[in-house]
Amino acid sequence: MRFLSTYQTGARRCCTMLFQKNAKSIRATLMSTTAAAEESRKIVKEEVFELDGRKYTPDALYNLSPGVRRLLDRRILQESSNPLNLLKRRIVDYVHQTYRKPGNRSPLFTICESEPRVVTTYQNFDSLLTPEDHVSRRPSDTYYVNHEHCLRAHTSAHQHNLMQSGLDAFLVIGDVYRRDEVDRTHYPCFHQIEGVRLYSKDELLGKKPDGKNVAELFSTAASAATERSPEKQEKHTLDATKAAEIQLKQFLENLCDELFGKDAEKRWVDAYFPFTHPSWELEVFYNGQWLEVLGCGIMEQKLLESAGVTDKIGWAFGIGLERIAMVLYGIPDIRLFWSKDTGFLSQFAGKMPGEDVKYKQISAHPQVIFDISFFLPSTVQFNDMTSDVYDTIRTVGGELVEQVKLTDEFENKKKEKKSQTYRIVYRSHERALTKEEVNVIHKQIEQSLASSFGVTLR
Ligand code: FA5
Ligand code: MG
Repeated sequence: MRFLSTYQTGARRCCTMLFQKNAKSIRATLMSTTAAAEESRKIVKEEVFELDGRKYTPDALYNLSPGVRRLLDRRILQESSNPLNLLKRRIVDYVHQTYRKPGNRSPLFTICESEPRVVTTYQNFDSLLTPEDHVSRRPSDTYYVNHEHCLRAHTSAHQHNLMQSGLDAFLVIGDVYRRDEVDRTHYPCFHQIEGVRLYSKDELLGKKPDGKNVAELFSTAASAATERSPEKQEKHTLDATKAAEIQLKQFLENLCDELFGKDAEKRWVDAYFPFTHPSWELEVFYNGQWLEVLGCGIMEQKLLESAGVTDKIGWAFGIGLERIAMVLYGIPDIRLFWSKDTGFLSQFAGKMPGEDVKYKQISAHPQVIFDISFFLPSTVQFNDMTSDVYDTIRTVGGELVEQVKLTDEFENKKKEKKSQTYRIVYRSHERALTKEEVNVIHKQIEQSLASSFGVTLR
């Protein structure tokens, strides 16, 4: 949540609110002419709101716009050709390979991907020690279903329950929803990976040969530092805080190196969250500016205690997946993740999580789609034909061809006939193509295939 920015950008928020007032009066005058369009944007409150197999009763606080309802229905993180899915798999694979349980037999971190997206206000705010009057609780910032339930605004909403259920190391992955600003890097629905790791005294601080620990996790009245300071919480020793900070920053820096390479510029910035202290944000330099990609910190001991954990201390982080994917794949605008344009999705389909993919700007003009089907000469194998077809289409169609896909292939053994169908997506970067002009090029491709490779068009 904007736990840092909400405190720092009072001026901007005031401006935004003023601007919204203005916008409202303008809208009022437009109302009569655009009544139909407005109708489709109206908040529709049903008797029962159902999501992820659970039912809720909306009340006066309900503020889910039709736009956000549509976002809830599309699970882009589960779509295998979405870059966010590719990135998620890459991070999970890396964490599973790198962090193992003692004996190396199984992964250390449990992956939690199917937590319900409607959470209680206790989960989203109170369990995380968010102050009663904190701006993030306002209906202008959060999507409420009713007074007790909202759409999770961050994956941190699941920390308390998962620790309570006994997990010491876990990743929570999912879509989160905020009534946030709208620009190239902010969107009302985005995706986070939460990481939590709890340590016992032995795990964090090790043991001396005599079996004793070099330091303690918790400060006692006997040891002097039982006050909260910028460096640590009242209950923690400075040693334990520093040890956990090193573990946390190492985890995140290694992950960043794995994703962006060791040369990428990054920096730590002090931050504030109600549920961690001390806290930091990590920024990566991209497109001429510093981009905040994650927030993290040493977990508030009170949060652990309320979840029944009394003898451990821990760290937590929350990564914004879109921000990382934008840097990693060179995606310039957050809205592109929601594109259904095959010109976008085809660039990520079938890729392996570790593969280097750089996004190539797609054209804003419409696609024109044509299929080509033919029988192969009897002596030619399917595979050989495919590369020749791709080459020919590129040569004849040039820059107007955006994608080519083999969509069907079959062999009629009796008649000794092999057939293939390809789908060609034409699109220009400069202008909208007409069907007629594309048809001319398409015919040339067909002729070229027939004369050069002896295929029989169907
Ligand atoms: C949080 O959400 C905290 N829950 C993170 C955290 C977890 C801190 C655990 C400490 C311990 P924040 O609001 O800064 O913090 O969001 C985390 C990341 O999500 C940001 O760094 C950014 O990468 C991404 N993010 C935030 N808002 C948006 C948005 N509207 N659109 C896209 N990405 C966003
Ligand atoms: Mg932040």
